[in-house]
Amino acid sequence: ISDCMRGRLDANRGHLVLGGLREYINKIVNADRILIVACGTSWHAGTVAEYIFEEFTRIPVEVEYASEFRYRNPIIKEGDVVIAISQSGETADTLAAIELAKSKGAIIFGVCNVVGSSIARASHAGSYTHAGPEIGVASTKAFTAQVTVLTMVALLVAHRKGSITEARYHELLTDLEQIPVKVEKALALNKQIEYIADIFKDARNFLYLGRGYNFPVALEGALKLKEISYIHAEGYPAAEMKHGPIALIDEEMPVVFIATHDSSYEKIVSNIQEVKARKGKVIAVVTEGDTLIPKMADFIIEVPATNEAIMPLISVIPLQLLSYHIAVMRGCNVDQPRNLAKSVTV
Ligand code: F1P
Repeated sequence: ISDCMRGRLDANRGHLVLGGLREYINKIVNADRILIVACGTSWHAGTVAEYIFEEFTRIPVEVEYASEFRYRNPIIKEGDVVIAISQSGETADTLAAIELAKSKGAIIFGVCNVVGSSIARASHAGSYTHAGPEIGVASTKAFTAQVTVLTMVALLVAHRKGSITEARYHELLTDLEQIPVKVEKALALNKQIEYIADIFKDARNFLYLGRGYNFPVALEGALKLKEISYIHAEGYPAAEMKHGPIALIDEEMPVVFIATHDSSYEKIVSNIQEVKARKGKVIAVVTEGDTLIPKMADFIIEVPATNEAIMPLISVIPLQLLSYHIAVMRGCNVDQPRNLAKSVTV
């Protein structure tokens, strides 16, 4: 994440530098809407970006699975901005979505990790995440780096547009600068998470719930568990629980809440109560110093506080570690999960 931010976040001079945006920033500032296309983990990073862009730039955003978008004759107008996100830069569905959008006059902004990759070359402009190679197949640091770059793009656009106050802009830049240290602190929770993993390693199902910025984190936590440990897991917006998944909850069901201190805190507290009332086992990721949720949850994972808009950069880490430890304990190959390819090129 430090590599991803190096040279781009120049807080001393009080501004952000993103070389890949230079010529194109006004096209994003003036866009009527932004489409985000991606697959898998990159799609989850795109969903975080949707929340950030809409909150700070007030430009409407739609996040599309590239694998659906490419086949469904979507409405694309000249001047639409399409942000394509891909770790490998080679995902066939994302590449096809780009070609389709380009053929209708859209501007493509690529967010890729691999320099010179097909998606980077097919884009009009873009930013590399510089996360370094993902050693395993499942994306982890790529997610963090994608969310970081997309946050920086959103902040730059909002600043140029005047849709964010100077004070808020600088507050968020300062918070972003502190993220690498906080990520280190989250990684230091490793032993504690290994302990929790040992308790739940034989579960057959998991539910992941979050609200607001932590909703895509719930999706990503569930995907990581599926990808590397082969346990069935569902990620859901916590507010949707009562519309269906609540029927699944019993004493056998571990429910991971991403319940850091944000504007939906009170609501997620009542979701935790609903799960406890049905004897579900609650593992809650909370902000350091939380005194309420520890009284309700079975297991607590405390992460450092930050602005809610960038909390996914921190709150995803314990979920990645949880999946990792469960997978290792189940004897799974975390680097090369069965049936998964590093880049899906067909
Ligand atoms: C997308 C993706 C990854 C996933 C796996 C298969 O790849 O779905 O998120 O972990 O590697 O491909 P990409 O377009 O981000 O390279």
